[in-house]
Amino acid sequence: MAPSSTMQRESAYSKEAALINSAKRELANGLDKDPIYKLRLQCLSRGATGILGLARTFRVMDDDGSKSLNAEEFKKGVSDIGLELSDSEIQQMFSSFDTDGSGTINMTEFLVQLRPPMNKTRIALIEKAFAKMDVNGDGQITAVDLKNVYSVRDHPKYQSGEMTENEIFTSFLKNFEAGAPNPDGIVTKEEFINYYATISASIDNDAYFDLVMRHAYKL
Ligand SMILES: [Ca+2]
Ligand SMILES: [Ca+2]
Ligand SMILES: [Ca+2]
Repeated sequence: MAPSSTMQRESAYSKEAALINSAKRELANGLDKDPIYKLRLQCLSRGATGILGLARTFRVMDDDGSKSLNAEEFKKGVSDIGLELSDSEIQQMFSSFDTDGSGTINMTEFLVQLRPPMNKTRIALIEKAFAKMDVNGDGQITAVDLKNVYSVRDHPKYQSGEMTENEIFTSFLKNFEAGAPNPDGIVTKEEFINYYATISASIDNDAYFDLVMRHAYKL
């Protein structure tokens, strides 16, 4: 039942070193890149390739553990990462991260900006998979959506009585919340897209990404 097959994971890991190297090369070459692009490359070149790595970067930057970054934490974090930017560049970058204008950057806002970029075709495919998983159409994937679609009868922990159907679904859904401070088994569309951004980054070929998604979700 898990769409993230072992095959996809292995391919993600084997591509990681290549991704780090190409980020380093790009950093060495380009001086005129946009600051967010540079920050993404800088994170990549330090090995924070996946959403989990970026989430770790966020937590390191969050000095007071408030689960959000204020302007000061952001400024310090960006310079700790090794990016030299002017105050106005930092300010500009802070505003583009802070999409809801709250004056702080939360984890989702951070990941949306820094996740590996995807073309429209890939995003459309991921949204299609999300819509299929969100059976009751309430905009999030929960155990309720999975109930009539997947069977847990063959799950060893269900058979042994160790886990209920609900627990199995919830622990499965937590995989998609990589980086969320308190994974709760409720998967939002943004979380789902973030999750697939990592897998997408490890697959160069659009046709292959298409195949992987269609196969996993029977689209
Ligand atoms: Ca903070
Ligand atoms: Ca905000
Ligand atoms: Ca739902």
